[in-house]
Amino acid sequence: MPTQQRQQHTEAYLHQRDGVVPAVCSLDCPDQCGLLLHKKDGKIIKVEGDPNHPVTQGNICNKVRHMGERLYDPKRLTQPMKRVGAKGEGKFEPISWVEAIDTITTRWKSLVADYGPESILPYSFYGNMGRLNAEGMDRRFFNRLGASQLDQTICASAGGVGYAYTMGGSFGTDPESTVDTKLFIMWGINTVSTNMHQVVFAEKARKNGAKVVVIDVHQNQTGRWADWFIPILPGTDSALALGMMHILFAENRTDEAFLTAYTVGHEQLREHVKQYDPETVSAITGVPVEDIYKLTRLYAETSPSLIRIGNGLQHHDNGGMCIRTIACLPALTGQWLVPGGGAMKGNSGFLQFNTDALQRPDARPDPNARLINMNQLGSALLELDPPIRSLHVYSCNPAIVAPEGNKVRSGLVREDLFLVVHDLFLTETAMYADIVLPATSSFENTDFYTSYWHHYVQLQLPVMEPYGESKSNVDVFRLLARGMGYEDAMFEDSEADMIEQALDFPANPYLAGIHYEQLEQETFVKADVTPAFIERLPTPSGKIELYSAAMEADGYPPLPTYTPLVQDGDYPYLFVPAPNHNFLNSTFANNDKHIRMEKTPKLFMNAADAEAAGIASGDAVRIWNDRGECELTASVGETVLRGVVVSQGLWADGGDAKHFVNALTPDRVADMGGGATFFSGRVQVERVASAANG
Ligand SMILES: Nc1nc2c(c(=O)[nH]1)N[C@H]1C(S)=C(S)[C@@H](COP(=O)(O)OP(=O)(O)OC[C@H]3O[C@@H](n4cnc5c(=O)[nH]c(N)nc54)[C@H](O)[C@@H]3O)O[C@H]1N2
Ligand SMILES: Nc1nc2c(c(=O)[nH]1)N[C@H]1C(S)=C(S)[C@@H](COP(=O)(O)OP(=O)(O)OC[C@H]3O[C@@H](n4cnc5c(=O)[nH]c(N)nc54)[C@H](O)[C@@H]3O)O[C@H]1N2
Ligand code: SF4
Ligand SMILES: [Mo]
Repeated sequence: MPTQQRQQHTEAYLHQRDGVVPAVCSLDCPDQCGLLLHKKDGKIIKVEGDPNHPVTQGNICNKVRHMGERLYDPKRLTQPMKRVGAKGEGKFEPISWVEAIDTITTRWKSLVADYGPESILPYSFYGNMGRLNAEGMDRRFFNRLGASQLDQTICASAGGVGYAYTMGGSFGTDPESTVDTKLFIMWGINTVSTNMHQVVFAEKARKNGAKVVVIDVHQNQTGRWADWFIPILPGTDSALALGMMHILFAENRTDEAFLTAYTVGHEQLREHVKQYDPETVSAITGVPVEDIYKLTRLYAETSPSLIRIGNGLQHHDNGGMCIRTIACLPALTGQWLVPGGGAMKGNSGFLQFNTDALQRPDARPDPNARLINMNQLGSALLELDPPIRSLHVYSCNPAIVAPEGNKVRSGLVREDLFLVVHDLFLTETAMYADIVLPATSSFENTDFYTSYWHHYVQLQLPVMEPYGESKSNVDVFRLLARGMGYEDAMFEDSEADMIEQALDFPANPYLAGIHYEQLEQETFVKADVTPAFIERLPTPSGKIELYSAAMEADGYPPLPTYTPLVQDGDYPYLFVPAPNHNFLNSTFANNDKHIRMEKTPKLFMNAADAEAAGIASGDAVRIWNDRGECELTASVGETVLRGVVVSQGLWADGGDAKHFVNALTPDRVADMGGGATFFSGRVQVERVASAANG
């Protein structure tokens, strides 16, 4: 892409009828690819990777290669609509934007007058990672309104808090340095499906002899790709990490100089891990004693070594402590000082921007407005007092993605709940709405992007006209602000203004100097990560906290510890309903091509368990617990250990909740950060129909 072309005005790509224009993938995926969109007669006809992007280098996943079909899907919403049938029936009638905004603001004004602004709750997540649309104008609006606040804990918060106790924040290895890594430990991450460019780097490293170890509860595509797959029982990973520490100290394989210079508490840790001998750890984890030794020695002897910490293992009751514990390992071997070594859970700390300027919490009348954990939406809608009387859902599909799904749906169908849903599609959540608003795709907006894996800030300028009458989140909140009669200048800021405000953040030295014009010219700009983050860790001590006084003050054990999962009823199997390869959470689950690529929603089961239950591959199986049930197709083999069943994908149901895995998941919160515990539920499994008779 010639620089000259990039320097043109914000709308140049929009008005360009033919040719190739730059874009950013807006999906909630660590890779945040640079894209090139091919336009013909004003329409996007092809999506490919931008070869100039330093990290993603022209490769993109199969999902987004087919993005064109989603953009122009005839099912896309084109007009605002109001409900005309019963709640949840899905009968709507088109209305104008004027009527839509008027209906919403009239209702909200009367709710505010009668019950106060906390009777209204926004519910959103990162369906579009663009910062202005995901957490910009919306925050300004709901802050100004004084609405109840949403604690956005559904994804990575338990692990984020746990990692921060050890490292101070989301700071880890630069993925670009991992071409030189010699040992990759993919720990509870389905990298092949969920972080494909880390696989590309690992493949390059493999050409120089690197080895890949995968530790997972399921031998999925990532486990099959590994040089060595280590199956482990769900929720026991911290015990394995502590067993590794036990051996590292016992065999004098630790880097004492590093421990002394860069950590606090290594002497206490040395004593503490004596209890985690390999026999004890093996009994907890299901990992054979000899494999614990082999893994630890491989880890001690190979440099650079990288632990890529996934999201999967923190979606458990003990997820925070688990990540806090694993994050201690690279300190024992001094790997943080080796380029390509260390660990990475998330890297968002490097690109932390000025959220106060972007979101304006100062506009909130009551800074202590109630905070509602998004993992407990069902209980919040059914039990909170004073009640939530209106919910505004955008960039999120809670009727599919939130735990205790049946409770969520009972809440959404409440006759007295005024529900607004803003999305590109009539999602399962939108089916319950009183007012449905059509959303633009990210390619129709201006926004900036900060990856949580690589170190680049990226800019998206609009490249296609809004589809039908659809509007961006930013524009909808501008309209709502006007409708409410708010005259604050912040609602008139342009997208470029907001990006400038967000990037102006001297408190983050890594972001220094990155500004809007530069992004307009260069599209992707790297944070200045030259000063080693290990030298300026934002922990209370400024060092890696193997012993954490902050944890002690917060009521946790100060040293890394194994805590078992909560006993979730008496059902025989632990159920891990993980994401799949061809959907992005529930996004794409409404697209025929993506459904065909996934074929059928499966339940992976150990052969010995299946035999005992009289279940064979291909059988339809019903899985259930006290919270609900769903039906999947059995896939029997050795990909999971006994006592564990795994499904993949959040299947959209279009009204038929047969494959609704979140009907079974608990809404208990994890040990830290109010995190989700999707993978700590127990279930029973039985055959409903054999493969032979369908
Ligand atoms: N194709 C695709 N890509 C995605 C997504 C998607 O839905 N599809 N979702 C995006 C989002 S929002 C996120 S947060 C990330 C998530 O992507 P990842 O970080 O990869 O996390 P998960 O896929 O949830 O889980 C990873 C693995 O953890 C395993 N696991 C579960 N419990 C345990 C355990 O106790 N111990 C161990 N060792 N392993 C365990 C699961 O079997 C799974 O293979 O991916 C993003 N990218
Ligand atoms: N069982 C189980 N459940 C899980 C998980 C799991 O592993 N297992 N993973 C959890 C995790 S990690 C996450 S992050 C959540 C994700 O859950 P969600 O954030 O709900 O993700 P999606 O299902 O992809 O839904 C995003 C929605 O946003 C819409 N959207 C996209 N762009 C825009 C926009 O610009 N404006 C508006 N208004 N809408 C837009 C999309 O059309 C889509 O309907 O799911 C969680 N649920
Ligand atoms: S979903 Fe992830 S891998 Fe696929 S194009 Fe988007 S950022 Fe890249
Ligand atoms: Mo997520």
